Amino acid sequence: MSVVGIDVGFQNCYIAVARSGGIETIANEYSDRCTPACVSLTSKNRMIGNAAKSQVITNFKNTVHGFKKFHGRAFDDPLVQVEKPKLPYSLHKLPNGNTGIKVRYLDADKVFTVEQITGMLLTKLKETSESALKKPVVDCVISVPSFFTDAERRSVFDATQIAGLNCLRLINDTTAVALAYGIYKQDLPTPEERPRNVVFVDMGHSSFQVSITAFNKGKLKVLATAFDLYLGGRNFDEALVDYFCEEFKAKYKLNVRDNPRALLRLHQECEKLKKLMSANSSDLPLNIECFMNDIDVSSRMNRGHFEEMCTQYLMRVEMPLKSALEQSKLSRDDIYAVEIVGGATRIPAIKERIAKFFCKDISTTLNADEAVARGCALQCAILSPAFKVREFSITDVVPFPITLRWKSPTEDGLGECEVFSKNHAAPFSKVITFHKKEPFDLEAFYSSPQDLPYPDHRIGCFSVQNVVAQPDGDSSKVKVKVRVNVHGIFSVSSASLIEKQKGEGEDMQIDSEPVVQNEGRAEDQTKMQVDQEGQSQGDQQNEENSSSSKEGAPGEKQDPAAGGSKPKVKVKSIDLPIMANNIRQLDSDVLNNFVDYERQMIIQDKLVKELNDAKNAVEEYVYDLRDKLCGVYEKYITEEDSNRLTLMLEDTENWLYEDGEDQPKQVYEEKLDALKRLGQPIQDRHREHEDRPRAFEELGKKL
Ligand code: ATP
Ligand code: K
Ligand code: MG
Repeated sequence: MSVVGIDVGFQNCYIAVARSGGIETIANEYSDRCTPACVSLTSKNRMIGNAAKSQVITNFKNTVHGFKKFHGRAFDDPLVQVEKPKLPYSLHKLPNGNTGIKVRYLDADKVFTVEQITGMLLTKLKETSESALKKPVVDCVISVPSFFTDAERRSVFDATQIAGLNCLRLINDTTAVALAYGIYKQDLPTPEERPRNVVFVDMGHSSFQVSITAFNKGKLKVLATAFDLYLGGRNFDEALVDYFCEEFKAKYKLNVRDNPRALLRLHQECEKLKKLMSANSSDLPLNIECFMNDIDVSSRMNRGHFEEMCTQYLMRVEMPLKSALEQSKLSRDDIYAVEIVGGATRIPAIKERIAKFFCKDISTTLNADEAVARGCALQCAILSPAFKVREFSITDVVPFPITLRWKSPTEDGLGECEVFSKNHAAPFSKVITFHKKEPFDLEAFYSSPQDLPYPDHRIGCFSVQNVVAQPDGDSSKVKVKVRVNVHGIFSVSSASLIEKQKGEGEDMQIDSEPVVQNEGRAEDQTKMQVDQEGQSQGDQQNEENSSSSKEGAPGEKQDPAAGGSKPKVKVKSIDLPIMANNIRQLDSDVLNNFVDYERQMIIQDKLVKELNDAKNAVEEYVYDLRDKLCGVYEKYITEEDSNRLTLMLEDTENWLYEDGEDQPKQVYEEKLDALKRLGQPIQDRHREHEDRPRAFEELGKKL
């Protein structure tokens, strides 16, 4: 079984794997540990990663990048509408309202969902890991931003399935970093001691994330997270692009924004310039040859000027830091270290702002690019039974509070209850007890839409089915389990009806007084208790028990199953089916179609690759043999034969650029065989001659 962690960034992806020696970040076929989050579609195949990135300008309409934020988003989502005009490729509204990506593929117009595009990227990353590990890769852990909502997480999860991966966990970026930081630390405080609190800051290309995490020996607990959804390295590139567009308009009368290719080139050059400015405070040149209308452009920029231009972005660094610190209820003195990762934290002005806010030097002990992937691999190793790794418990947080609302067809009045508060421990399950005579619906939504980085606060509707009254006409006790799972995804995961037994029931009658139900007050209708399943951390349970009893109405009776002092009564429970509606996740038949289509595309890519390999083999043989004919093979062939063969090689070379440009694989294979029939005897004669003296030498030594 493989142990793989993948950081799927907005711009850059990294893969880390666990091997017996430890966690290792692996390189792709370009010897590059970074694989660009880029997919290029062509009339023959797909190019993914580095190969796609080299098509960004030449095949700009069909080269997809910057799509990570479209996960789980409707086409009409304001975020999508803001991104749309900036993209060189087209977006398209799908029949279900989701965001589609429109490209030409295999000479036809094609609309892919974002799950499919990320699926393609993951296919590539899977292949890269497979060739490094030399075995199939299925199990993995994948990172997502901590601020991703249910819909976004479900969408990423669907993408992993399209790629044929078994995602053991979607882990938050900053939590993965925390794990990479903590697991090797030998000097963490014992569980009884005050924890070590560390701030993790990750600024990538598209967003800014902060977490504050408490460490004790063998465990980490996220205390708070905060973010700026719209602050990342790309803002700094765009500031430069804006500036040079204006300048080139004035200086060269060029309308760069009207020319997608030129604009893309300017973007690339500005990003390079930005990176140079991180290391240099002096004046730096920007030169682009043949930029537009055959005009060479040039200009200059320095760090001071750049920072001035970016004040509006630099000002925004503080807010999430402040928010995280406030939520954690810690003071600056309680912070042991501030660790930064993510490419954009290399901008000196950003580092300064972070250091200034915490009144502390920042630490860069982690690999800024690879820490997320390493953390993912570590989590995968912990979850995988096939790998032995130090025990380390991870408690994350629920980033946005979640509320349940319920109603029954015949009851008037709604009931409502916040089931997960902000920064509640996650993953986590709770059991809520209802008293009902008929099936009922539970609507889940995020309680504070104003803080939600997503336009729709609804999570989904869960119908608890087959609920019936007790034979004596009383309400039945229905236990419903709600859960934020290991991926940070919410669900009503199970429900059961508890049959009333003779001799029991007093507290049920109190609970089910009709007047209470009509009022629909959460405290009266529900009691929450911590579910015993799915929890490994004892202290977490205790904390939860105490807080849930505070939530209950005064004088409320404890549920017998909650472990109160009442004698336990034998109860019979019946599992109830739950129907989930309006969940933002692909339907299973749609998902299956996507899985099949991804497989077809993989086969298509493989065929194209084999064809190209066959063609390249002919070309290589031609060049190799021609070189050798005037070199090492010269003595082993008559001049006449050599001339004839050279002519034939020339013909083949020409053929490759003309009729032979686009032939079936078999034609290239036959061509190569024909050439080899002529080349092989010469090669054999040469080898024989080379080997002979060596054989004599060997013989001489022996004698
Ligand atoms: P996200 O986390 O938003 O999904 P990502 O993980 O793909 O994005 P990273 O790889 O962490 O992003 O960072 C990429 C960003 O960092 C780019 O904007 C890149 O230009 C920037 N960057 C990389 N090196 C430097 C540098 N030396 N100076 C300034 N910026 C840099
Ligand atoms: K990354
Ligand atoms: Mg990132």
